[in-house]
Amino acid sequence: MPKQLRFNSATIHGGQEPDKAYGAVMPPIYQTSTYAQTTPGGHQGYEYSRTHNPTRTALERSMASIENAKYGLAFASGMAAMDAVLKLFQPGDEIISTDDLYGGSYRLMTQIFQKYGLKIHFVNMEKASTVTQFLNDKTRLIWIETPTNPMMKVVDIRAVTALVKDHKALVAVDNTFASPYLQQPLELGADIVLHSATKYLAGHSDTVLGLLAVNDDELQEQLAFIQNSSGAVPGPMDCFLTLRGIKTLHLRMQRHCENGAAVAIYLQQHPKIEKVYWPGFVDHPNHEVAKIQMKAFGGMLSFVPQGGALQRAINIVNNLNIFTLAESLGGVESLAGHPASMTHAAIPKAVREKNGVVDGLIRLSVGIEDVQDLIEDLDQAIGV
Ligand code: P1T
Repeated sequence: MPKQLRFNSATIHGGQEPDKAYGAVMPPIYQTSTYAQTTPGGHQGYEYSRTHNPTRTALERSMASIENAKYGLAFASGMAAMDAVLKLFQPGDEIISTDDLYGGSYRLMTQIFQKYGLKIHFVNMEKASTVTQFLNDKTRLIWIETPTNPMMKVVDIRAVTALVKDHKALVAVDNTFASPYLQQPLELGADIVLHSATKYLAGHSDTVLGLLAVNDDELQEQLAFIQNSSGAVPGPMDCFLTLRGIKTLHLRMQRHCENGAAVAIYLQQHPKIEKVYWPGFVDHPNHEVAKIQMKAFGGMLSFVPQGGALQRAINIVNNLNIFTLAESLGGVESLAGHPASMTHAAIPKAVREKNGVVDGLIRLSVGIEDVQDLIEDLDQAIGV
């Protein structure tokens, strides 16, 4: 197998080889907690499944391959992966994070890690230079979500990494909304990539899992130490499902992007819709950055109906038939969410609203169904 596969081959073959025992083409689900040793220390590289498991290794190698990274690390969830990253730091260290981000990420930083002495600045990074106002000799991490959840803000990863290159700070990018099909942050200078693999990577709304990708040997060692010590690892079945999902990532993403664009344009032209947030519009504040940094604009978008009232948004999501009202995103089926009461309820109302997450905001994860059915579903729900 050539070392450097193109993306659409890496999703299928990257880091994979037929299983050594019987040549199984898919990595077997090694449903075992432990491994026989012939004598103390006499094992075949696997001692205990919190530390390593062959199905997990296959997934970690796949992750590394599709993010063009040296290493992948798998965790029990996207939040567990973020938790491991934040455990790299000491009390007194400072983090600069995008202001708009997944509510659970905000909660982890403010309600767990602030308690252990990390200081977090939430900053609008649409203008990369804003980061410099918060940089100091205690800054250890820049946390970038791009596109952001749910306001679809875009951050120029290359510009931010250039700004911090003379500081002792790492740059981590939560690449969940884009997926590696659209955007590869390590290539743009980031040190760590995070995925809630629960979303596009697994792609079928049937598993919860987190992944990290890194290039630096020492960083990998530190993260693997935390992974093993804290123990928030995924089981082999979830690793298998994620591996299976990744094999069709490129095909699914193509359709997510096509359908996302069609739905965004439909909503933008609708007289009863006030505002649509999607990086593919030429008047999106960082459309030009998105055009360079991303291969296409993805299947996520948010919108506010005319008047922006809470009840109006609730009526729309309640009337949808094909879009399912649910948390999460990135699966083959279309989902609608109400961030203020669902995914971003952990963020205080004033903070939320400052970022644009108003009570009338609806978020869509546009799936890979026939787009005409999706548009007709929205049409009838908005028309009610
Ligand atoms: O759910 P989990 O696998 O732990 O991933 C957390 C996470 C991390 N980063 C981003 C950008 C996310 O969107 C999420 C999870 N988000 C949802 C469940 C949601 O509906 O927005």
